[in-house]
Amino acid sequence: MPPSSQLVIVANRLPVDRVELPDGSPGWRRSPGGLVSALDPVMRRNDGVWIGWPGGTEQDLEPFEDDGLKLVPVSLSADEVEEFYEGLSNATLWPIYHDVIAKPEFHREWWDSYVTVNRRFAEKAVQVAEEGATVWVHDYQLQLVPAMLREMRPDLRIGFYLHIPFPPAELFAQLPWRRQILEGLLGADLVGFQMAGGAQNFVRLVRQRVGHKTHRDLVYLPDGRTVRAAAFPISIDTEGYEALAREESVLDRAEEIRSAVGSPRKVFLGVDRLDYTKGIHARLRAFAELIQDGEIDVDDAVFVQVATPSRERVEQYRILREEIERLVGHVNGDLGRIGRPAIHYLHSSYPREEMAALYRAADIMVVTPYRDGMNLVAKEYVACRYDDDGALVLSEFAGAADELRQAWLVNPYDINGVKAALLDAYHASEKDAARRMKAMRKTVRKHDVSAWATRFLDGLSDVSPHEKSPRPA
Ligand code: GDG
Repeated sequence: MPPSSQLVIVANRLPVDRVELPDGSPGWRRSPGGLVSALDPVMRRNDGVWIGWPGGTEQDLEPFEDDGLKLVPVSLSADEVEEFYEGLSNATLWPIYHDVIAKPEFHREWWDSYVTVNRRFAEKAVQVAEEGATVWVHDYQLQLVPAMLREMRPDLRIGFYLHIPFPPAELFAQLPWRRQILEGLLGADLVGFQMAGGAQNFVRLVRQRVGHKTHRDLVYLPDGRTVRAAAFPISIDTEGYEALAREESVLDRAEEIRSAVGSPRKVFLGVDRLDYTKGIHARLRAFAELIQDGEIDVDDAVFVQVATPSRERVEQYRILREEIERLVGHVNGDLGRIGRPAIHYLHSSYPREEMAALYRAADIMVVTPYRDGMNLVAKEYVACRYDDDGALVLSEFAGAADELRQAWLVNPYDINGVKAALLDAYHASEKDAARRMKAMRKTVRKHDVSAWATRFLDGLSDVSPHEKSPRPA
């Protein structure tokens, strides 16, 4: 029997990864991540259940508990991983929702698989959700789940949150299944977006393409139900990050990193999943040109780029990896000296402690996505700079730019502009940098991830005021 609950989280991934335990048996390890730390306290207070894919293609996994959290796995077959996950989610929706930076692919079999898998998630949620429960569905992989749930279980209070941008109508209209997706989302009582612009795009599309009446952030359905679409910018566990950054072992490691890269005057840092939306190529090129122009000397500065492996079986990601590695090879070959590469490039993922040490070691954090729902890396860097030092160069096209106004904001398509901002941050006075960082730190302290989760759940109980069941605590 699966567990049951008044609060059900439905996300593509479970908050754990399959690992081999010391005795060789299979076990689970908590995957670090903002969403998990945000929802962990809410899950515990409400004895919630989390439904998700554990990764891999193991079939028939039973519900289990990990460190007090109730987890219900949804299995995917190898074909479904290819069609639902790598295909429709990451080679169709991901590029369309990110300004078509890469060309989206459309395949009808992928769509069929998306529908099948969404139904499997919805059916699991139906088994687990108690009468009048709150179900919170996450992200672009599961946009049909709200309507499927609504149909099977009209008693539920349903929320949906999109972690990536919601595109303008002109781009969304390319999707052969645009109407099904809009109708899928309309199954929710509250649809949350990172930015007000995403919510507006959604409401406009619903009016144009589905023909429902709308007013501001509300959609009026023919059956009398109301759906609200609004912005809930996500954040990080600010206190947790700051505490980590203050740990002695992390500070020692930060020193070690600086000396390992040759104790230059300034360390530039980039940390991203290796994804074409993140603008890694543009920023490395801008940095290399500054060396070439004689503005920066490799004895004085170094760029550390961590590119976490991601979606490695998707064609566009393989191409990107090759492009970046070719560029790094060129730059180091042309501009580096013995023991002094211009760029330290790491294609690897690291524990949270190492991330905090990197943030502490970096004088200039460079975040230049072409489009990004929020970008948590920018906020994590700010959270770790408790001395109010360090500089953030941030793309205008990251959701985070809305809140972190005091960063050096750049248009990543404008290489000269990026170069100018990198140089300006490089030469910034301590006073200027401190003034900017102080203001940004205030923002991330106030708007942390638990404030985000609370705001969303409060918003959900306002649109869907059930009489019988209380909102989750
Ligand atoms: C999506 C949206 C939105 C990265 N490498 C390692 C590692 N990370 C962590 C970072 C950060 C997270 O992964 C990445 O979050 P981002 O927000 O930067 O980007 P996406 O992965 O694209 O996330 C995005 C987010 O959802 C939340 O709604 O902000 O716009 O695209 O926390 O620190 N963590 C560890 N090792 C690594 O090697 N431990």
